[in-house]
Order: sequence, then C-alpha cells, then structure tokens
Amino acid sequence: AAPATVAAVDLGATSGRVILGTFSDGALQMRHLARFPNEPVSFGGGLHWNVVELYRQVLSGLTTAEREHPGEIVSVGIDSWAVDYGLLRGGQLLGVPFHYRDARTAEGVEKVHAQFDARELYRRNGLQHLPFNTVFQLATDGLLDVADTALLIPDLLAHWLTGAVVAERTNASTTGLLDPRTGRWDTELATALGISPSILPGLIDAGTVVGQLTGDAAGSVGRRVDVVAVGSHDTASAVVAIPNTGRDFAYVSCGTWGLVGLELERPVFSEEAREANFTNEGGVDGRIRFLHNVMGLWLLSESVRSWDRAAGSSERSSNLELLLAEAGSVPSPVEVFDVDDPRFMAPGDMPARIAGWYTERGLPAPRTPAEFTRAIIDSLAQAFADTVLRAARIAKTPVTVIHVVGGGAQNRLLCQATADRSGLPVLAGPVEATAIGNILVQGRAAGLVAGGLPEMRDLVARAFTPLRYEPRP
Ligand code: LRH
Repeated sequence: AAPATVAAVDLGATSGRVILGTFSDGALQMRHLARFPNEPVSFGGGLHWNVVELYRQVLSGLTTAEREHPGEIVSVGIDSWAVDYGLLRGGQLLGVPFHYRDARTAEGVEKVHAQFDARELYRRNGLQHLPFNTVFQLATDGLLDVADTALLIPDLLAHWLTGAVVAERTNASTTGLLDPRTGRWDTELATALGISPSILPGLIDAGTVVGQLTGDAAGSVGRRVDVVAVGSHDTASAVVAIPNTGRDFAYVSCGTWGLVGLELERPVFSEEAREANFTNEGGVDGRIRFLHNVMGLWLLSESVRSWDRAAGSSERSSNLELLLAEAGSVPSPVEVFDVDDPRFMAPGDMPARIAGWYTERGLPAPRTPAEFTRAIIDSLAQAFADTVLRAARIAKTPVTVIHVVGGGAQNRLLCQATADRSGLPVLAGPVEATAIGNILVQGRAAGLVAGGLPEMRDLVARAFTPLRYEPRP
C-alpha cells in the first residue's frame, strides 16, 4: 500500500506540538512538524488559556504539513489536557476559558457538595475528587446561564476547524457529568446542579470522523481534510501507546501530571477506591482508566521557574540536564515529602512550599536546587510506586511491570527510583506516547492499522523499544 500520513495535534499544559505519523507496510514513522509554548495568561483576577493562540498554532502547523506533504495528509486528530472547556452562545465563544489551576474552583466544590456529597458523587460518576473537575467549574461559572453549548478544549478546536459540535467520550469522562456505566451524560445530575443538559453536545467515540476542515480553516490549509476524534483526553491517547500486549501492567503517564494506574474492563466504585481517590476515566475502545493523579513534573518545572525568576531573565539556571546530574549525586537516602499535598496545586514558589512541608514537621528541608530536585524525584517515585501497588490491590489485579511513558520516561533518575521503590521493573518510553496514541487511532479509522488495542500496542512495541530499569535492593 502507498504510504499515508495523519497529523496529530497534541496540546499539553506547557507546550503543544503537531506531529505527523506515516504508515507504510504496517510500520509507523513519526516526524515533528511544530512545537509551540502554551502559556496561560492571568488577567481580570483569573488564570486563562490562550485558546485563540492555540488555534492559530494548530492552523499554522496544518498549513505547514500540507505545504511540505501536499495531498498526503488523510486526517487530523486533536488531544489535550482534560476538564477545561469553552462556553458558546450562537456559535460565539463566551469569555476566555479558565485554566484548571485557577483558584475559583473551591467555590464550585462547595456548591456541588451542598447537594451531592463526595460519596454520592463517586457513586454516580466514579471520578477521583479533583477540585477542578468540570462539574465544579461549571457550577461556579457566571456565564453558564447565557451559554447554549459547552465544549471541552479539543472539541472546541475541532469545532472551529469543522463547525461540528460533539463531545468525544474519553475527555467527557473527566467532566464528572458522565455515567461510566452507560457512557452517557448523567442528565439528572446536571439538571439538579443547574447545568442544562442541552449545553452538553452529543457524545461520540474515538475513531469517529468529526467533519472536514471548512471555511477559513480549509482556506488556510488549502484542502478539506478530515478531522477524526481520537482519545481526545491526552492521557487516554497515551495509554493507547503503551508498548505491552499483555494485561498485567501498570502505567505512569508522566508529564505535568503523573497519571498512575491500570487499564480495566469495568469501573471500580468501591469505598476503598474512593478513599484512595482513584478515578474511573474512559479509555479508547471502552476501556476504563483506573488511575490517580500524582502531582507530576509540575513540581520540578514550577521550581525551575522560581529559580529562573530569582536568577533574573539573563541568567537562566534551567539547564535541566545539569540539574538532574547534580541531583543524582545528592547522597541517599533522601527524606521524601507528600507530593499530593494540595499546597502544590497552584502556580507559585514551589521550593518555598516544599521547604515548608519539611520544616512544619521539624525535618531538615532541601537547600540547593540539586537537593530540591532530588527530593522531588524521589518523592514522585515513591508516590508512583505506592499508587501502582494500591491500584493493584484495590482492583484485585496482578501487576508485573510498570510502563512509564511521556516526558518523564526520559528522566533516568525518576525511572530507576520508581523501579527501586516499587520492587517492579520499569519499562520507559515512548516519550511521545500521547501523539502516538492519537496517530494510531486515526490510522485505524483510515484503515491503515487493523485490530484492537493489542495490535496497536504491538506496533508501538516494534517501533519504539522501551528502556528497562531493574529494581535494586
Ligand atoms: C494531563 C491531564 C490529566 C488531567 C489534567 C487536567 O495532561 O489531562 O489527565 O487530570 O491534565
């Protein structure tokens, strides 16, 4: 068969990229086309995403793709971080979408919990409590009453590209308004909370054609390419690309967050799962992503931002390679801190907050960037290990290996520490799992890949050999 190419738009909380995937004779080749920063903007007392700039970057990436590969691109798929949304009325965006790290969500939690306590909510939506789940954001959104449509970020961008109004299921599963048993909106819950079900778009599964580039988008790209719904929740796409065709694996999708858990056939609603704050999010092909949000490399990137600010813009201390090498030479054992403490959620001076965690307990706090970095890495690894073992226990599923995918797979110190602290081998990579999962689901929709998750994962395992870390005593 002639080679065919799809374009993955993958938007993370700190940067976005457009990556091409070319299928030929059952193998996959990737090409990075564009990478751009995704910098939130603070104004009017709120923290917002610059979605218009993101859309511009997407269009620009697709235009480059068409120019460099005229007529070759068969489809486009978009994934991004979860939970955040834009509200529309009569097709017009109302306000600028909020960032999930904005502080306003506390009020929404109070409002929702006044009607549905944490137990009742979990029984309905099976979601871990995160103060920024869409349901809490909507409950405190002043524009809710004016809106006729709510679109999650990837659906919003797909809407601007095609005119279609849909909600892709994996991402919809992070809103708190979806019933994981039926895969349908919980209209009763929405109505009771004053969220009109009419603003929730029709649900579609990953692999469905959303539409074709129309209007201005078709004009700038120069052709009416298909837009295909992928696992539009970035974590759902990442889990597609785990290079393991078996079942006894746990995963850590490690970027800004560390999403740590298992892939299951059915959701787990037990009290134990709720208390351990495990979520039942929707995966591609109807799977359940039974996982917990561990704070992730946000702790490190936000610390680096603090050190950079202190050093002044001229002298950046952010040579990450060097910092990690120094962190590796900090003598062990390192006292670990609780990375999931809510104080680390909002942007700000992370080193000061981490130091506070130690001094409150009368423990010596890290002092140098290398010591902080080492404490962050060992503490993340401990949380990854604990979470994997807890997930296995609660879901009554054996785990024999941990796959680390995403940016964190490049971090050797982190991968080794995760193996050491869990007593399980860690298989690291691919780094671009999210984009690969996006590409595979498009490839399957276009008939370029056959089969289910095992076949797609087999293809990943052949194209990207993971690095193995054995646990040390
Ligand atoms: C990771 C992620 C995660 C969500 C968070 C909002 O990028 O999508 O799965 O919980 O962002």
